[in-house]
Amino acid sequence: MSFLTSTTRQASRLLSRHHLPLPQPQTRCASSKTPFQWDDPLSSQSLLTEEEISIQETARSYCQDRLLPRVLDAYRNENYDRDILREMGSLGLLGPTIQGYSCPGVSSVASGLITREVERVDSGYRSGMSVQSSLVMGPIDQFGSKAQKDRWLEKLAQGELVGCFGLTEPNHGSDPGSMETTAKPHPTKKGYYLLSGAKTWITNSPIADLLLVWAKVDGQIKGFIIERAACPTGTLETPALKNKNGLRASITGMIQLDNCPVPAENMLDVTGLKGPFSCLNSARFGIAFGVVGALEDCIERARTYSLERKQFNNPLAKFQLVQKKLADAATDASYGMLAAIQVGRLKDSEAGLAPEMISMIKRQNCDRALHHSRTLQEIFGGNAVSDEYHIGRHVANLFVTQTYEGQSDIHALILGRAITGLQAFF
Ligand code: TGC
Ligand code: FAD
Repeated sequence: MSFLTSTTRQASRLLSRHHLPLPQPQTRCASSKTPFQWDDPLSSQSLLTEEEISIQETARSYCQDRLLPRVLDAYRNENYDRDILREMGSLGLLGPTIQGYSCPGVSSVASGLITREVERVDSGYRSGMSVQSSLVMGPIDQFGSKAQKDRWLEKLAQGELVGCFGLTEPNHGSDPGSMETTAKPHPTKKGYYLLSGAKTWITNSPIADLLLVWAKVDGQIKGFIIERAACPTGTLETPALKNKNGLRASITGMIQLDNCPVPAENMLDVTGLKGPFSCLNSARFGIAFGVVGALEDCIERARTYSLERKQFNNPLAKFQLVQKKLADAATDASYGMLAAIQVGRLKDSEAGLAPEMISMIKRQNCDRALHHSRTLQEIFGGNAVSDEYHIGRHVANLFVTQTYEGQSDIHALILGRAITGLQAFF
C-alpha cells in the first residue's frame, strides 16, 4: 500500500522536477463568485505539484483512519505504539526526501505535508516520525559512510529499526555547545571509543535500536551511532521519563552512558555543532509545517463546535467575539503555510536557503499555533476540559513544540544576531 511503488517512484521523481505551473496572475479583479475556502483561505493547495497532493492525500488517509482512532488511548496511558513506525515505513513516509534505500526522494514540501497531516492528529506522533526521518536517517544520509548507509538506512526507512537523537543534556539544553558527554579512545581495544555522559528529554530513546549521540572527542563535537544490541550490560540505560503533561502520545527518555564501547566506524563524518544543527534544519522545517496541521485541526473542531452549540438562542458561531477568534487563527494558519512552502521551495532550489529562514518559520508557526489553539479552546467552554474534544491535547502538545528544537526566544536571538550582527546569547 506504499504511496510510491518502484514504478511510480520514478514517475514521481520526474514529477517533482516538473512542478505544475503556478496559478497565473489574474487579469480581472477578484470576483465575488470566487469561493472563499475557510480551510485553505489563501489557496496554498494551488502551490503544490500533483505528486505533492497525492502524497498529502495518502498521509491524510493513513493519519485519520489509523492514528486518530488510537490517539486518546495513547495519550491517556502514555503508550506509544511502536508499530506506528512500521506502518509509516510501509507507506514510504519515513526519510521521504532521501534518494535510494527504499526512500521515495520526494520534495521538501512533500515531506512537510506529511508532518502537517501527522501533527493534525497529534504532535507526539509527528515527533516520533521526525526524529526517525530528520534526526537519524538525515544525518546518516548526509554524514554517514557508504557502509553506514547500507547497514542502516533501509531498515530505518521500513521502521524495522527505531532511532533517537541525543543532543540535550540535563545541564545543557539551549546551549548544547557546552555538553559534557565525552568519547575517549578505548585504552585497550583498538578502533573503539568509550562514551560516558547523560542525555535527557530524548524522544524514542527507551525503544531505540540505534542511538545517535553527540559527544566531545578532545573538545570537538562528534556524532556516534550506538547500537543498543552491541552494548555490554550496564554501559547503556534509557529510562523513560513518565508523567509528562504534553506530548504523551510519544515516548521520551534519557540516555545514560557509562564507558559504553562504540566502534570508531560508527562515527559520523562531521565535526562541530554544524553536525547536529544541520540535521535540526530539516527537523525544525518539519515542525513549521506540522504545527500548522495541529492548528488547522483546532480551527476545524472549534468551527464545528461553534456552529452546533447554542447559547442565548443562537449558535456560538454567530457571535462576533467567536468569529474573531476563528478569523485570527485561520489567518495565521494560512500565512504560516505559505511561508513554510516558500522555505521548502528554497530548500530544494539551487540558491538554497539561510538557516535563519527556518528559525523564522519554526518560531512564528509554533508561537501562533500555541496562541490560537489556546484561544480557540475557550470556544468549547467547560467541554474543553474533556479530552474527547481533543483541543486541550493540542494546547499541551504545542507548548512542547514551541520549546524543543530551539525554544522560541532562542530562535528570536538567532534572528536578532542575523539582523544586527551582534550575538545576545551570552
Ligand atoms: P554557533 O556559533 O551559532 O554555531 C556553531 C557552528 O554551528 C554552525 N551552525 C549551523 N550549521 C547549520 N545549520 C544551522 N542551523 C546552524 N547553526 C549553527 C555554525 O555555522 C558554526 O559552524 P562552525 O563551522 O563555524 O563551527 O553556536 P552557538 O553555540 O553560539 O549556538 C547558539 C544557538 C543558541 C544558536 C544554538 O546553540 C541553538 O540553536 N540552541 C538550541 C538548541 C536546540 O535546538 N536543541 C535541539 C535538541 S534536539 C530536539 O529538541 C529534538 S526534539 C525532536 C522531536 O521530538 O520532534
Ligand atoms: P533551557 O535551555 O534551560 O531554557 C529554559 C528557558 O530559558 C527557555 O525559555 C529559554 O528560551 C531560556 N533561555 C535559555 N538561554 C537563554 C538566553 N541566552 N537568553 C534568553 N533566554 C534564554 N532534545 C534532544 O536532544 N533530542 C530529543 O529527541 C528531544 N526531544 C524532546 C522531547 C520533549 C517532549 C521535550 C520536552 C524536549 C525534548 N528535547 C530533545 C529537549 C529540548 O530540545 C530542550 O528542552 C530545549 O532545547 C530547551 O532546553 P532546556 O529544556 O534545557 O531549557
